[in-house]
Amino acid sequence: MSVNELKLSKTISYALRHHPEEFNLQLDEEGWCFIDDLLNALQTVNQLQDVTLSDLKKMIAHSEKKRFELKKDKIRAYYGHSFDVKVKYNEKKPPDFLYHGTARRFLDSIKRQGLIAKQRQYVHLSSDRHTAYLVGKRHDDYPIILKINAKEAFDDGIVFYDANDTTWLCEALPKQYIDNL
Ligand code: HQG
Repeated sequence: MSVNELKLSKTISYALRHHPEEFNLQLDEEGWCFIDDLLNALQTVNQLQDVTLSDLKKMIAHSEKKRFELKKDKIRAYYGHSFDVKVKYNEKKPPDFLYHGTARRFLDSIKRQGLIAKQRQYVHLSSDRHTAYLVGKRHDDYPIILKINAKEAFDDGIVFYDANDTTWLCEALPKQYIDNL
């Protein structure tokens, strides 16, 4: 039977980014754990009991975003962690504009504080409006797309990292760089 790749991706994201202890997983300081341990842990998860290494590799290959990294017998989430993890990202000059999709209910607070990482390690920004819309849609049926003046922020010394084709990270984004607030 074919594997439910969405469920697999979401379950592993949850385990490797947020709650490894719920799966009895030990992550090292760079966020890696043994693939065998992860596959064992999945045996207790409905619909994922029989997932193999080959299923895991297929899911990663089919994914539209680079969320996971494999190295020899280990795996880690590449970004999105809510705990402290040492992942080395490339510092990079961003495009002139980036986007951030968010919920209407967060706007007042963003107007006061700018964008903050909240429970994650970084603020996540998107390279295009459509991706930002999809990110925002996770929080609100009618998300707001903020336009970020990334060039100006970069020129003022804010450090940006590119996590994958569509995802950029920064520690925090002060409100003056949000174009349409
Ligand atoms: C909001 C997914 C109040 C922020 C996506 C967001 C992304 C504030 C929410 C990745 C705020 C945090 C991350 C402030 C920011 N006051 N609210 N000052 N500053 N917020 O889920 O960016 O597909 O932690 O706007 O694609 O939504 O799973 O972050 O709405 O790349 O790989 O606080 O997760 O990645 O929500 O999404 P999240 P996010 P995957």
